[in-house]
Amino acid sequence: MSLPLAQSRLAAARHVVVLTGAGISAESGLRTFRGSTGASAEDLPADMQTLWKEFDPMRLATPEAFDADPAMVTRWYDWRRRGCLAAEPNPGHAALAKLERDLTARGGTFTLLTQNVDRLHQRAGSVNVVELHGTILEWRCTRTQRRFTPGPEPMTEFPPRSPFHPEGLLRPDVVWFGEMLPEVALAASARAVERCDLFMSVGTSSVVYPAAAYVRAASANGAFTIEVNLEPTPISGWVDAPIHAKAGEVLPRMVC
Ligand code: BV8
Repeated sequence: MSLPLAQSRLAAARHVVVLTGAGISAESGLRTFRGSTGASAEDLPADMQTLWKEFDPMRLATPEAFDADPAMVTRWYDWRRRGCLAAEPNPGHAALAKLERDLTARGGTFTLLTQNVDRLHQRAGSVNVVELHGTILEWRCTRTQRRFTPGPEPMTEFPPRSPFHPEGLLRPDVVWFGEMLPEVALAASARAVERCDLFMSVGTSSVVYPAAAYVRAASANGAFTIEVNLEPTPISGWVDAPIHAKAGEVLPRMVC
């Protein structure tokens, strides 16, 4: 029932905002933070099965964890970083890039708000991407805040020393729990949510704020709301079109 409705509303929309979370990258082989991915752990490469079980992202994605054990946290992030570089965008990422092209071609606007740090949206061709939680592919000096792009090879020292300051370390340029989101990202999100006539939430458990609040704000402004997620979330009960399926399977059918 929801899919035909979502398809017709997408075709008629003029200002679309899509919020994505870890679930849209699950079919690219990247682990989510919570919930199931529809894949069994055995599908993962051996090192991902072991390392992931040892590390709790909710505990590690914090400034406190980095201050307490920068070597362990940067080792985990370097391992995740290389996983992101090795992953490929999937049909879900490609469908959102096509949606952006189609909307722009008909004079509409498209804004992709992503909580993901893997840059698979950009590699799939999405252009207007707002990285709410930064990116794991860039790192920055803890003293000067200057950015540094590590190469594809594994880092060799943990924690990595900064090339910009004798006492600086390099940390991933992501937003940890307890840290403010980038001002530019917050401002771009507010503008897009204010203006949109359709808001689609894809592959997110809708529990991390302030990103999880955007769908409610869009709805309050009169936008039609769609959720594409493998399993129910706190927003499934009230969005206009809840669709519980794999993003990589259903998004291409929605934007054909
Ligand atoms: C902040 C980067 C000011 C690092 C991450 C109210 C207002 C403001 C803040 C708060 C608030 N209440 C609490 C807070 C604090 C906190 C917060 O929200 N805590 C939660 C846990 C309650 N927020 C913050 O700290 C934010 N900072 O607001 O600063 C402030 C600070 C303190 C107090 C007040 C104000 C910063 C949040 C950003 C944290 N950084 N990541 C890194 O990546 O390592 S968050 C992390 O979770 C990732 O970015 C991830 O993307 C994000 C959200 O998770 P999801 O993307 O939703 O992923 P998840 O695994 O949870 O779900 C995946 C879903 O996909 C599942 O439902 C699954 O079923 C589905 N799925 C799986 N496979 C598929 C699929 N769906 C479709 N297809 C598939 N194939």
